[in-house]
Amino acid sequence: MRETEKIWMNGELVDWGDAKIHVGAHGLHYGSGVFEGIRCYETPQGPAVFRLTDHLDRLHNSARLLSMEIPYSVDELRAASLELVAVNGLPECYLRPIAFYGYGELGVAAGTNPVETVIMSWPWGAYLGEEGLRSGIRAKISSWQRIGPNVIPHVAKATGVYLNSMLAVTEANRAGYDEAILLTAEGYVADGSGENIFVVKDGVLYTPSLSTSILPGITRDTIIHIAQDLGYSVMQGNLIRSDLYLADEVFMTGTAAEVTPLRSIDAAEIGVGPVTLEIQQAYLETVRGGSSRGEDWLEYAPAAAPAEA
Ligand code: PPE
Repeated sequence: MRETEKIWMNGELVDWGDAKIHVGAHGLHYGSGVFEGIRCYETPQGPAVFRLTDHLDRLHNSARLLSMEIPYSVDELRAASLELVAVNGLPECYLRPIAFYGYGELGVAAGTNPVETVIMSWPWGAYLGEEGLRSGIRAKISSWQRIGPNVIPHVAKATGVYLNSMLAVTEANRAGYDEAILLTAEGYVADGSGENIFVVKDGVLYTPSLSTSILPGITRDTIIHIAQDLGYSVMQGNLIRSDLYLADEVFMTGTAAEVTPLRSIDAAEIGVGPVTLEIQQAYLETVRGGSSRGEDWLEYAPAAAPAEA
């Protein structure tokens, strides 16, 4: 990870190396945190954070599902994120807000532990590689099931949930694949370890519905808008693994992964197709302010302060 100058921590900008917590922090022991992944892109009008408010709303919703009170409002976190982008002076970066139960009592119930709130930002290139964006990646259906709605609320982007993703992606990588696809206990397609999934069949797009143990992806929502704008129908419902194997095209979406084609799933060769590439291009134009579509999704950072003489 490439270090940047400052990290926003509980209301203050601290030096990267000073953003530390105690080893007794509750979040470390029990995975009791919520987080976000957000991208800031360079646009003709300067750096813009894509759908920042939507991400911060999701952060607050994730916290509510854990009965955690984040001591900063969405507006305050929005201002903090934009300030951090400006002080670190990067035209493009990834932003990682995280709120977790900190040091206090140790025990599973987190009632009295303070909530620590942090925002990091650093440059993060193509999540599944530049080559993956162009030529597609190879995915494997995981032997690990996606956590169900009565296991941990999958709607919450909670830190502990990611053990499920970690197991799946580790298994896939060890078997020589780039990414994992998780199915629900009922056998429906859920999502990747860090991405939502779309299938293209006979010119129509299909994606698992929000009740299928998926994270309600903001990129997923963006892609539904863009695809409809381009004239495609998008159906949300239950998909099974054979829908993946028989698809004309399959792609994954996520803040980090953007729009990444899947060139194969298990032994099924799928290949990278024109619909995926059209949607990928439209997405990358939209996030970089190159399209009139979704202009209010771009939230601009203030100009960086001039360096002191
Ligand atoms: N499903 C999962 C499980 C998921 O983690 C993400 C985001 C998505 C779907 C797509 O959500 P959205 O970013 O709102 O479109 N995964 C984050 C990366 C996790 C990681 O640290 O690695 C991300 O894309 O930022």
